[in-house]
Amino acid sequence: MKWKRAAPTRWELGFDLPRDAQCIGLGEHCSSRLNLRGRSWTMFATDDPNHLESMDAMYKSIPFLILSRGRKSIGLFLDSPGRQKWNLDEELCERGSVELLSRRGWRLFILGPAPVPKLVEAFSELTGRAALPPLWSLGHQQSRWSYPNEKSVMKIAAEFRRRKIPCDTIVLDIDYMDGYRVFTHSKKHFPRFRKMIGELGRRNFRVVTIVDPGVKQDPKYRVFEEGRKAGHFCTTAKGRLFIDRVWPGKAAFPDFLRPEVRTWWGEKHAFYLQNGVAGIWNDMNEPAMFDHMKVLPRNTNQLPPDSRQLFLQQTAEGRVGHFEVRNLYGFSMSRATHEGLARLRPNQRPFILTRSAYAGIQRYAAVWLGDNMSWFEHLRNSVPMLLNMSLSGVPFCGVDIGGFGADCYPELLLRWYAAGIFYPFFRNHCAMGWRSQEPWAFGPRVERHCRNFIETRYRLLPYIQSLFWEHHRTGAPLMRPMVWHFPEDEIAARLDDQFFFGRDILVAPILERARTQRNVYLPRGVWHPWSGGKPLVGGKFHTVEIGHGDVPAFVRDGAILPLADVVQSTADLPRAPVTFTCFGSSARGVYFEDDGRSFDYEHGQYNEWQFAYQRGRLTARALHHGVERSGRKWGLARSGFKERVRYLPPTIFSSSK
Ligand code: MIG
Repeated sequence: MKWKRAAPTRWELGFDLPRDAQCIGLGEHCSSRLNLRGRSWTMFATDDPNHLESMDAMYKSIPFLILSRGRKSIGLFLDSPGRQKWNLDEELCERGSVELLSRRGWRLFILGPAPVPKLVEAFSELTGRAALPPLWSLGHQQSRWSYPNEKSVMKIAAEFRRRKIPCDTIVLDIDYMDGYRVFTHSKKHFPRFRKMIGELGRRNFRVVTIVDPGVKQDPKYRVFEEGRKAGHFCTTAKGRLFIDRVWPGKAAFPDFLRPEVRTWWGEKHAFYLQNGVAGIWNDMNEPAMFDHMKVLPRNTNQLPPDSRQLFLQQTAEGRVGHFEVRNLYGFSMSRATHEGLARLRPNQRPFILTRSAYAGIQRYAAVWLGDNMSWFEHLRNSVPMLLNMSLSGVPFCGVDIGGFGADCYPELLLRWYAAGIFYPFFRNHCAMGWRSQEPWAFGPRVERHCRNFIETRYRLLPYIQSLFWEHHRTGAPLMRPMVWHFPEDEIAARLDDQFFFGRDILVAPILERARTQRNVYLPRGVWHPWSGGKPLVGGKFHTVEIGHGDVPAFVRDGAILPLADVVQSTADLPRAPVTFTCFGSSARGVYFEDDGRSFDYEHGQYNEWQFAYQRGRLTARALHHGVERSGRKWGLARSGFKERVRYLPPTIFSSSK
């Protein structure tokens, strides 16, 4: 590793990139491949809605790259919130380099050599891990820009219950506000805001509201006046309030780098909590601005003077130009929100979703990858992009199911749900002006399949909770590339259209239109198709049929999956029977349970069980026993399959309430 200060505001770092090293991780980049090698990638928070192959900077910046080479992989973490451009051997000469635009210092962490899981473990020790999310946030979330009024929201909620399609959350996009003023609601379109949320609550729906950073410049608006008087907004080098246009028109932008601003912003969320809102969605926090869609030309290789960096921000070392720290804006906003909710609602797990982020965001928020389109291409991209996000320390991630822009259509929605039930963050969202894409939008046949997929997600929730628990302890993400579990398998290492969801489920979705078959590489071992049928022997490719209603997954022989009975919302999950499903003649599995709401698990209030299945018997051993079990009975299992390739009808051991 070599570095130099090439100009007063430019650092250059260079490193060898051995021919056999794949470049994975590095946060968020628009790519149909997991391996980011052969291109350069800019990290500078940008709201670019054109997710095309030629795009570069996106919303998030996570400068952690893994040079993946089996057991001898290396991790590089260049800690600086300035603009970074990583050239991953664009010139094909086995060299990588980073150009960092900053006057300030930076830190480089080199991890390894070690297998990929070890690197992610170490990186997540440096930058932090996600706490357990509230259970409700792992259920199905339905969103739309925008459900325009109370009536439409109540209608959507009623449809879910009437059609028995599980759902936990309705998301309110910007139109719930009064003229796009954050911390308000529209008296015209949502006159009974609190009542409405209460009514939804009685039907087991939670409400998430969007909160953007831009505060409308309006002397009659309390939040603006408060912020202005207290000096909480960013100011120009000349000391004037910085104003740009966003949804509310002219707006000011809080300087979230300052602790007192974060405290103020956090406290403002009392408005939402008093109205019964359960979680907060931070959007536009790059920050996106209508008058400055692109804030720095791509080919600039020096920072402009502070006076031409839009505004200044306060750091521990004094005021600096915004561009020096831009990549921390969204991170700090979500931090303020998270800390605010944690203070206002002690011992309740906050749920925050953010678009912009920096390394370590997992401590404060889940992420989605912004404005994708209703294209199969973007369904395809979601797999490598979410895997790279996962490797970058962020386990709780997803993309808009059905696609955000453009009209979704039946086949795309089906295939997107089939893959999406394995996104840790599971939300259907659609932009203004495009065709509705709720699970029932395309008629009864599509609805039936979507219901089946969403039900499968709900059945998987105990497994998903166990995976978040695993992340909390080891940093392991839920979505894992093939190399995670098979570091020695060179074929597996090259695949990015299939992935592991936890250790025991291999997901191989259909990612193209007009296909009902695909090739799946099953690594060594025996694999049980989710939709039944003969177990398949691994170590080779299989051509498999995946019908429109099939869950595109394979379970590892030797696994025990805890699967819940279907519920319509996670509010009913604690009472739902769990069936421990054993795959193979001898199997193991773990099961984690706690209240799904509080931080009491940090004080030992949880149970963790290890299950073993052998010679027809299931045994459970408590690895940790911290709470009394409430109501639910289990301890019983079903053996799906036995012996290598021989298919046997399932043996039901029992499963009851
Ligand atoms: O300029 O709030 O990515 O999910 O629906 C668009 C409206 C602003 C962008 C987000 C999208 C959201 C939309 N927002």
